[in-house]
Amino acid sequence: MKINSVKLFKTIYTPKDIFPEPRAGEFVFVGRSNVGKSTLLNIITNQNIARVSKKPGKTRSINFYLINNKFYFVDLPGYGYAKASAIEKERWRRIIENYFEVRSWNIKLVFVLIDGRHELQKNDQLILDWLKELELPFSVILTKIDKLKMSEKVRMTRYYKKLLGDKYILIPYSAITKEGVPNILRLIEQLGGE
Ligand SMILES: Nc1nc2c(ncn2[C@@H]2O[C@H](COP(=O)(O)OP(=O)(O)O)[C@@H](O)[C@H]2O)c(=O)[nH]1
Ligand SMILES: [Mg+2]
Repeated sequence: MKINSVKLFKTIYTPKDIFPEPRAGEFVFVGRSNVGKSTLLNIITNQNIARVSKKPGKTRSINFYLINNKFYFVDLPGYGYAKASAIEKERWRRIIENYFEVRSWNIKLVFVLIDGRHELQKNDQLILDWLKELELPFSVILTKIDKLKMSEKVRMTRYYKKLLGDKYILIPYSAITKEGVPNILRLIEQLGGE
């Protein structure tokens, strides 16, 4: 798949904001703050569309990027920032839950980004539970895999494969080595993002 054009098409701030017209479906990116979501979006679009920050928890909106004038990449707000207040956490939960409930019919695939250095955290579990409950197709991207020694990489990959079962694809990925990037692009292409 080649991404020829990327446009920030619509930003959603509250559950009252209207989602954009469906077009040819959408691919969703979700994960904890600092997991590497912006970096990944920049790599696969080959553009600096999403801000890469060392300070987590900056994005509080849902961004719809129109790709090739055909389908969307949806960038959901990062979660699990330790210093976020209870109100902020609740706000995050409502924004994301509302999005999945209202919009699931137009979703082709959800990419759940999880830091490959750590075992599953509570908020990741919450997302996986929602997605299963809504019967949404998802794949897990294990990020920052370059930071692991080979033996740790094997162990974490096994751990996540076992946790996910056969139904869901697991993609070990690194922004540094670009491992996993072709697999991600191929999945998008196979599901009709052209
Ligand atoms: N080593 C390594 N660092 C990464 C990788 N992906 C992202 N980072 C770094 O992790 C930090 C957070 O990345 P960012 O994309 O802003 O995360 P976001 O909060 O999920 O959007 C930045 O300093 C990135 O350079 C990766 O695959 N490997
Ligand atoms: Mg980000």
